[in-house]
Amino acid sequence: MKLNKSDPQIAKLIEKEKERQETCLEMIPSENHSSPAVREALGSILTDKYAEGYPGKRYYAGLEFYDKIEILCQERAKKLFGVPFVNVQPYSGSPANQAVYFAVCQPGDTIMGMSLPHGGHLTHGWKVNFSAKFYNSAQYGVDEKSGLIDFEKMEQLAKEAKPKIIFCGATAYPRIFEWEKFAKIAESVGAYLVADIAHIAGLVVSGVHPSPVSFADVVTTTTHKTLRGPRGAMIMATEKGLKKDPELPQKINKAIFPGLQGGPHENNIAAIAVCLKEASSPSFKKYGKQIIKNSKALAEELLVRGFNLVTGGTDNHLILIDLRNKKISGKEAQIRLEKAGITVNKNTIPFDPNPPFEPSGIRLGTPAITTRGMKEKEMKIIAEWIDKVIVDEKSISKVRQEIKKFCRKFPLP
Ligand code: DSN
Repeated sequence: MKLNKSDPQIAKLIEKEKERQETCLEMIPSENHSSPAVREALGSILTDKYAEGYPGKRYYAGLEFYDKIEILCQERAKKLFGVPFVNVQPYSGSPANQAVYFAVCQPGDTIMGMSLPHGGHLTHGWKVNFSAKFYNSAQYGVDEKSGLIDFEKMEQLAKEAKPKIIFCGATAYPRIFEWEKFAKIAESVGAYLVADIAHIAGLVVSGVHPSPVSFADVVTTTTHKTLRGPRGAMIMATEKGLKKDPELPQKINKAIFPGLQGGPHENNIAAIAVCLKEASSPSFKKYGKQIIKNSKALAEELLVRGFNLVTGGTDNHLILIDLRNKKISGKEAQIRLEKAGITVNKNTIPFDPNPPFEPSGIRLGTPAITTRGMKEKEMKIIAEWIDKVIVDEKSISKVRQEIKKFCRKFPLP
């Protein structure tokens, strides 16, 4: 039976959310609009079975086709990223990172990552997360003046702390990651280097951000951000990582199952396989390039309107605005923009004098609006709307009407 007959309440809410997405600009940089093909695989009968274990070595029967799907997903990931090993079973980014710690560390070991308020992720050792509760976490950050990663301080900290593992990659860092600098520091202290490319995986495979594969030992990523797949994650081991530790694949596999997870979500894995095929196409390369062009165009237009951008601009898909000169909090800006139909995150800025729930900044990005076909010309219009709404609350309803009309020209995939 169709959903609208069997459960009209849920069907209606999904329809409402579709309408919201169609008439709003999704500018949270970790979000995107997946393709109908990805969603078809995700909503398929593959959701019905358990498949604990790995292809060829399962604890459940009836998995002939599940095995083929998971192997295909692995092969596509290995080819696309240029790695010899991948595990495609993590439910999402946090369990993927957790599995990496499980694979190579013991509770109480020292680990190192970028602090959350400086743009890192919770799982990179932030104090309220398992990564700081079960491990001894040393946190590096950015330079207060430039907003760029302070490698000098980071190196000093690594030498003192001697971490077993160093995480690099971030959720709110608008610049290129200089992988070789991280690698040099990790090598100097004998740490595993893990590049978490969740935000930028789609940029890496489209060649608009350097790949960490020759520098890191392990690479983790989610699959639903710039990569434009379903929610999910992957853990990859590189040639370099295998040279350092030939047991890495077994350690990672064991950490995911049975260490951390039970049955993998094979409908998700099939949808990841579909997204990896899409991400291998020439049109995806064009998409990645356009994300950056849009981001840079939007940053320029915001700068012209007196916005203060952390690091002064962007090299990737996201922009972090310090709103203090606009006399509005990140929270209030998020609320106003949402009312107008622009969805962004309130976000802490490095060295934020304000608390995380009332931070001084907003984080916004271009992956989803680029998927809808918007280009540099549209970024100018969007910057104007952002400016209007932030400067004058009374402009919200007019901007809302304009955005609704504008969105009709850019249908969801
Ligand atoms: N929650 C993600 C983000 O929004 O950046 C990070 O995992």
